[in-house]
Amino acid sequence: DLAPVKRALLSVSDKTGLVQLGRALAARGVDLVSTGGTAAALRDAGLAVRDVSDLTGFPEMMDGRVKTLHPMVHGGLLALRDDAGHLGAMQDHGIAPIDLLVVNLYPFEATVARGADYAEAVENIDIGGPAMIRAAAKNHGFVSVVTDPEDYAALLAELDAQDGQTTLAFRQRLAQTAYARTGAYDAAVSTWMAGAIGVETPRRRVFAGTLAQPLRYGENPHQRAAFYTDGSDRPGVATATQHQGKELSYNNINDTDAAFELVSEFLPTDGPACAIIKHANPCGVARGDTLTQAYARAFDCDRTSAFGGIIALNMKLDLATAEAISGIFTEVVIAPGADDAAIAHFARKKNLRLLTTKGLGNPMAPGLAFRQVSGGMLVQDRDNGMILETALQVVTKRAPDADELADLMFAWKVAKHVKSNAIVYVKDLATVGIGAGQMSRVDSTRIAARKSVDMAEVMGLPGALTQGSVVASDAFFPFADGLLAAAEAGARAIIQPGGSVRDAEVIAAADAAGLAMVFTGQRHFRH
Ligand code: 93A
Repeated sequence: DLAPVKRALLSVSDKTGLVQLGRALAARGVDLVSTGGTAAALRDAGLAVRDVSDLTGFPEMMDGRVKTLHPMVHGGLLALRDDAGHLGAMQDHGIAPIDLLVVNLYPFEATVARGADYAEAVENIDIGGPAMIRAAAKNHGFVSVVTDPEDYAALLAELDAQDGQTTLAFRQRLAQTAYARTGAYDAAVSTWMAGAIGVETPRRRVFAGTLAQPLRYGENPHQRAAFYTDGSDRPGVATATQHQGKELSYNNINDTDAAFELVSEFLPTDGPACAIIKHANPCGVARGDTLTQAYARAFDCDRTSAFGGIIALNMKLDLATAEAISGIFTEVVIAPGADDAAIAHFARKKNLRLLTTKGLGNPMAPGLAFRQVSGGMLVQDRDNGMILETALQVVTKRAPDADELADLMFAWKVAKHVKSNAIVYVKDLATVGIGAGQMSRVDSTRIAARKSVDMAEVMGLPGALTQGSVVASDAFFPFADGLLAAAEAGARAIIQPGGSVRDAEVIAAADAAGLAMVFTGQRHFRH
């Protein structure tokens, strides 16, 4: 099952580690063949390398579109070394075997990501590279194919361990990686193209990811799991730096994402904000004059649930806030940066994971969201809807005052991140009651209010925290009962999409209770 490596073809756009690899291969007696730029880089380093054009007898032509697409290359990659007919064909046509292929592709994804125009994107679709990769991977019985500079070290280690050869198991792993790479590459091309030509529902869609981290288990210990990234550099849990603590779990990653997406709704230019998440739902969100105060106010919404929570901040973590957070057990803290003193403080807390991101997320960024169902996949735009204060429609006799309006907007942003049916009570830019994931809206309204009574008791305050609050509902109230339950809990103003057949009834009930109510015209279901 061993295959000797006598001749290698190298053709790489990303020249990282190329010279070291070329040198190491040459030192092991491997002949090098390369395409133009790769050959030049190797030659510059003083290595002997043969040009592909010398091998094929054709110059690289058509702006490089045709350089390796030739039987001298593909015959050398595809020939079965133990088949008399294949060996005869090689002999007849003077084709020499290629035992190792090192290719990385034109940087299509990066080209598109930096906003290249259509023509430039098209020119960066690599054809010859994937053709060679697929050929070499098919012939993994004899050929090794490396598609990522990160695998160079493993290749050299294998050659050393196997006396200049590779084992079948090693080549199989390389081939599997290679096909994933060409698959991901075409996925990126087709996804880009759907957007570029404006096809909203392409008949076929492919998705690809790169393993970021195998996970110990999934949502539950009997479920296997892994974390894959999609290659975008959007700030968030996938691209964050973890400073300390054990590996994130599946649930940690999911909750950290929810926390960071939510806190990203709150611009740092408007002041500090903090979100605490449990089971993908917020259990407290608040602004404050300082980050420490924002945390304390978020914590006060539901001190019980906040235990073991995940905290997201919209500003650089400072020492005082780190110290405040250390008051109870917290799983993860994610923020767009952290002071050295804060990092040092957390370093002593082994069970806490600190993640820092490069900036906040953009709630209005376009993108797709996927959900698997039995036998298929649901695809939709991510919920990047955002309502401006000026777009609100006042539907009651009483209009909200300025303070109520600020709280209504705050509540609406939080409600977008609460599982439906979502009800969010807010007072002075802090949540004071959150009802999530109930099958009936009136239940969410009552649960949030009841929790706020419990919390007032914990804090030794009379009554409920919802007294004098405002309420957001992620979708319309189908009946007046939910609205009346909110009024009973002490709410004075309501924000909701509107659009129920019973809107008139609901508005009349609001007027009768002296409430101010605004319609957004936009719904934020989240399941
Ligand atoms: O334009 S191509 O699709 N046509 C080819 O025949 C071909 N062969 C290799 N691009 C082709 N390549 C790609 O060129 C490789 O995948 C690699 O990314 C790049 C290396 O070019 P150079 O060695 O000139 O830097």
